[in-house]
Amino acid sequence: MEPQVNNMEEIEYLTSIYKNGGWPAVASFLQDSQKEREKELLNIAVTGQSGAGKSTFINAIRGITDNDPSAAEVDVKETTMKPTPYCSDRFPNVTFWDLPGIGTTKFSASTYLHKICYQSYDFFIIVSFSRFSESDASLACEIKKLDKKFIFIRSKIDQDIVSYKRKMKTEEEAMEAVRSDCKNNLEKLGIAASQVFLISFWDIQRYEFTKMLEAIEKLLPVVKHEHFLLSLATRSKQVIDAKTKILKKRIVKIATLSCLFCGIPLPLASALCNLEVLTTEAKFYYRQYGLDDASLKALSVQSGKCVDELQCEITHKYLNEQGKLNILERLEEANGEASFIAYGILSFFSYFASIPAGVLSFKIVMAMLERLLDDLAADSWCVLKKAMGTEMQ
Ligand SMILES: Nc1nc2c(ncn2[C@@H]2O[C@H](COP(=O)(O)OP(=O)(O)OP(=O)(O)O)[C@@H](O)[C@H]2O)c(=O)[nH]1
Ligand SMILES: [Mg+2]
Repeated sequence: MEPQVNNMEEIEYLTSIYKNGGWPAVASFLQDSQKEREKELLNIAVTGQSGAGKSTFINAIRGITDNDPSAAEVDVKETTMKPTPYCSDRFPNVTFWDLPGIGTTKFSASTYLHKICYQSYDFFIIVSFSRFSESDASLACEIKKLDKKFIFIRSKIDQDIVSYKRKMKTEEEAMEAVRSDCKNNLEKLGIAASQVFLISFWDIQRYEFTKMLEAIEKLLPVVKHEHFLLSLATRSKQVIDAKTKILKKRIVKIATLSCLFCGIPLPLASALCNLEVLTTEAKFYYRQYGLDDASLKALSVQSGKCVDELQCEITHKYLNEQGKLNILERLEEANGEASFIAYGILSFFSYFASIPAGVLSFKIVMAMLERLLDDLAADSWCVLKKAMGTEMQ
């Protein structure tokens, strides 16, 4: 389903600012709100027993393989000895903290949480594997006592499914058995079983990964949740759609910014003089959708498909060979479509009748960015299907 975004509220809000303070007020509001957003940091603690797959999870969610030079170290023996930060390559405000395994420390869950400075994290992801253990239980209890938010991931569900298949049982039966083990144990501690998600870090987009994303949405304030989604590698249709929804919310601000400081009386020139703003934005979208060179390379390593094969799936060419937005072509297309935009922006712009050039360029830039997002989202999905093969259909 297409993500629906209503930008009317944003437009109305900017209108009220304009009415009170004119363009300077709009400009300073946009700059301040951008700065506020940039200040919002999200720190996610990944904890649980040694060997549960914490480091593997961080690599999977960043879209890199375990042998990537920037990967968290993964091994069958005890590996992570001190809290180690992994900043998202897509969105630097988000940091995943790889914490040492709890089961092997000599500390109680409470001492462990104080030693890792539990206050510095926005929420905890407790990773558990195999049978539900005492250390899983005490960790969950202590985190709850400290009034911190958390979810539970039961990892390596692929292994349970294989074991059940050996007993002629189905995937659903394996999932049900694991779920009920976690549920019984958590309910004894007064923790809702709806906070448990069965996932394989070797195949991150399958099983209950999407359900986990929905749960995280409920735990975080809106801006932090948006940061979280923008930090993820695009490895599922749900992530692509969620990103499109967030990025569409930025369009009004970017279009306003791109037209704001241009006093040039020709609409086309007005948009052109902001080529830098628009190119930077377009490059950000490429990275977000995993269509930039580094992301394609990482996906190629993960999938075994060569980069050229993946690149062939990108049918929309928005950036030219110099890495600049192909603005003339795009504006021509967008201009044709601008009149069909259903945002009701015409009423908003009746306030700016004295600057028709700015009005027109705003409408064109909005249409162009919207089209660009839809096209890149479609390309991103085609690339992912090509990389992952039939399992992504
Ligand atoms: N089959 C399967 N194996 C996994 C999964 N996640 C991790 N593993 C394997 O489990 C082993 C331990 O993974 P790590 O990510 O190093 O575990 P950890 O929790 O970081 O361990 P410590 O750093 O010692 O605390 C590695 O051999 C991983 O390849 C999974 O979802 N499925
Ligand atoms: Mg580790």
